[in-house]
Amino acid sequence: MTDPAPATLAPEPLPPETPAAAPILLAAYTPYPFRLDQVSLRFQLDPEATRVHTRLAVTPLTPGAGMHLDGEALKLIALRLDGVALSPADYRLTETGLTLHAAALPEGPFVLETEVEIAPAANTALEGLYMSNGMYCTQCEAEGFRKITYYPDRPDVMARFEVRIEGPQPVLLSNGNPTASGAGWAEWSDPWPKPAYLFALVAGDLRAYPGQFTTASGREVALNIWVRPGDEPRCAFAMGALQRSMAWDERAYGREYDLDIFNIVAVDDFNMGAMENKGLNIFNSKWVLASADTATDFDFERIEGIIAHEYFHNWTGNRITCRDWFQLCLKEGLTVYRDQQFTAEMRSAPVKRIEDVMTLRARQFREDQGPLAHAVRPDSYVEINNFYTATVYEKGAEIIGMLKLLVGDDLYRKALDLYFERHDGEAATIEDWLKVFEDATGRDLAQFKRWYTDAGTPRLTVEEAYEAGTYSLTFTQSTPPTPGQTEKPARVIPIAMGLLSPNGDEVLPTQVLEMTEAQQRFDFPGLASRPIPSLLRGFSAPVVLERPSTAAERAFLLAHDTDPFTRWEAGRQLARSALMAMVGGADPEAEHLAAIGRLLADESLDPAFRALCLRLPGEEEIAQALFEAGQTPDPDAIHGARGRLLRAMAGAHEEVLMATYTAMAVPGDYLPDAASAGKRALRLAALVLLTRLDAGARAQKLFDAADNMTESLGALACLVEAGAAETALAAFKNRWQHDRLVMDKWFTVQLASAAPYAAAKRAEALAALPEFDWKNPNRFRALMGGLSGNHAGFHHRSGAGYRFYADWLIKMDAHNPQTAARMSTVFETWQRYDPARQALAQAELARIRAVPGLSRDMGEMVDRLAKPRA
Ligand code: B3K
Ligand code: ZN
Repeated sequence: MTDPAPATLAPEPLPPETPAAAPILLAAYTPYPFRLDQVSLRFQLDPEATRVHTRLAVTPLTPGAGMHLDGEALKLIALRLDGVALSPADYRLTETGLTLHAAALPEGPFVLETEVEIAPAANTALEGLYMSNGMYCTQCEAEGFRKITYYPDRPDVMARFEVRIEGPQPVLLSNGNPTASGAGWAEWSDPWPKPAYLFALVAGDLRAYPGQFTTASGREVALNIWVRPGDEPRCAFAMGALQRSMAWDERAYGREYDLDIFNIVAVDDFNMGAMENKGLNIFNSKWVLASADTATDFDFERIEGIIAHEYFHNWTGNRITCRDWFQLCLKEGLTVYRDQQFTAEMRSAPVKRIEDVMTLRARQFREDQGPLAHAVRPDSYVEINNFYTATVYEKGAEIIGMLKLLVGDDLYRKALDLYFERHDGEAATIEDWLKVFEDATGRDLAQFKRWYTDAGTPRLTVEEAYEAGTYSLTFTQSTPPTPGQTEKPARVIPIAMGLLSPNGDEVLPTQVLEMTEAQQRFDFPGLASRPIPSLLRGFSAPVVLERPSTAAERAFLLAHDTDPFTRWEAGRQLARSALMAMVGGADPEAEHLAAIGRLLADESLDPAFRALCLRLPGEEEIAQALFEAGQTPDPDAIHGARGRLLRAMAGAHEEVLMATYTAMAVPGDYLPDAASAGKRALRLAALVLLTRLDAGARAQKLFDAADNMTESLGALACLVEAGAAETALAAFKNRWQHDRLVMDKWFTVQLASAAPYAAAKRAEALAALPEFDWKNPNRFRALMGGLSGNHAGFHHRSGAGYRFYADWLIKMDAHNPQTAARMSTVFETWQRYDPARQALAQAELARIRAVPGLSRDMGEMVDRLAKPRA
């Protein structure tokens, strides 16, 4: 690590910056002028010098066009056209590719052969072909294939691949079906045309955890989860999740699997969660391996969801892919939506919806609020890897949910059937997607399309009136400007709502209002008394609803609303406004404390739901809400207020919390099912409060006795919060030091709850440990994420949090730009805070920007981050 720089407001003069790279524009799209009829690849594996032989059968589509092949960091060994070596006059070779001049190309079909050399062991960016623990693996999305061979590395070029792998590794895997193998080689053939980003290769000493699935039409599919020797016992849950996903996609969408084999490989060094390569999904081992003693309930739920997500891509992403990377939400939004539906069915639908909305607000609303705001379908980018964002994924999924709500379940299914029928084997666009819905439903979706093209979170304000038995709601929508977009015309907003009578009965069951104007009134006649509205049920649109309300009305909705989402939301708002007032010095809100008491005592409610209601909004959420309300959030004041409220809640309900804590103990062996997980969640939510009263005594007992990671880690987090964790942290480390995934949790937990003034110091101390293998993205994210998850610690007025982060982003960028750029989003909120903090954050951004040789990834991020709010 570099020496910490002094926290001066004006950065010192710096060396010349790396110039900003030119953006790619959606408007500049042109089709590729060649078709690839067949692709044959032959790999001769070697850590320092892997040879890749590529044979492309090509048909020209546009007379007179030259042929551009992308290629980066490749050593060109041979280049032949129809068997004849090309001369340097026939092509141009640059840092980014190979262009064959039109004059060198025949008019009709031809065969192009290349041979290149690459060095997987030196590939620290983990993109292309690289090595992890001695095993070869690939990551090609978005543009990694060009680091493997010269190729038109763009998603609209789809081709059939045949692959031959030669190497001494016992397991040699690629996409499609295995066709032949012998000692030291294996051949694979993928019958389905695919873009290069779905290519995958794995070679290593791996063990299979096998499974099997019979499709609805009777096709037998062999399933395997490939892991390092010794990890097989941790695969059972993921295998079950895969089988459930396959069955669900048949049932819910009529989609069957289409190969004889489906392989999943767990990899320790991976830039993201997982990747949907055709027939060969590659996973971060964190999202595959699970056992009761090493994985938490949250991990189990995520593993099931991610296995499903990658599997569902087989149809939404692979069989139908994206024309260009601007259309990324076409596959990601839809696939996230599908995995959310799946999890809702496998576990609890209300709980899943609430969790998804919390994630959306924490990540996507936050993104929309800052300098990185962009449309779900952006129209320009510098580095596409920077656009795998909450907006593309989570808001992309919300858009699908809104479409479904507007057209209804039956027409949604009809539109999806048409989508699969019409676009199978194609690279499609958002226009294609919307056209399918228009054709299937007869609706005009021109206005709806704004959800894809316009950035920003719409605000919805409401005015109410009640006169002569008619209640009316007048909604006004407006969307704040975002970078590059100042005008935001009105959107279609589906508002699901219901009405309750003052005695708690539902007088109007859920209906969906379709708002299309900037301001619109809806009347509800025939009511005997003024009703209490329940608005945005199920969170029917990703908007901020601003409706002034009283604590009493919120408590009423928390007690009586029939929609679980709005019910939870009422409780959340109650807690949020209580906290916001406390930041300004107010006392705890009596109405809120009383409502918590009623909720705790209500045993008719699902424990998971009660846990969600009991958990206070995080400090980051309060900062976001204060900024939204036009105030400057003070991290220390927020931290203090939250602590006081937790104590007040605990003090007011100690007895029932103790009873809940005891009652929610789950007897018998650990099972990761939703019901047991819900009980543990409630138990831990009670423990968080009780820890405020007993200084960690109960948490220590649980930590000592826990037989599962959920409770062990939950108790440890409480101990850290109480400042009483040193013994437990040492014991935890002692027990788990051999286990990478568990040790990641050890790094995170002690930072996430560390005292604000100590967080950055603690991070520095942890970063100095030999266990801090920073080149491993999981370990890097564990430490950095732990610090940034500590709101008051990261934003500490000393600037130590910002400085620590910037130091490490600079260091990581030189090694692995994708992971560094991803983590830089921690700075996206700097404009919320006071001028002194702003200056500190800006100075760090400027320091990063000035690093010579900064990656394109990080350069784009820092340029966008540094821009003042639109
Ligand atoms: N499609 C991949 C993400 C690729 C990210 C590239 N930077 C995983 C997924 O969304 O399923
Ligand atoms: Zn995806």
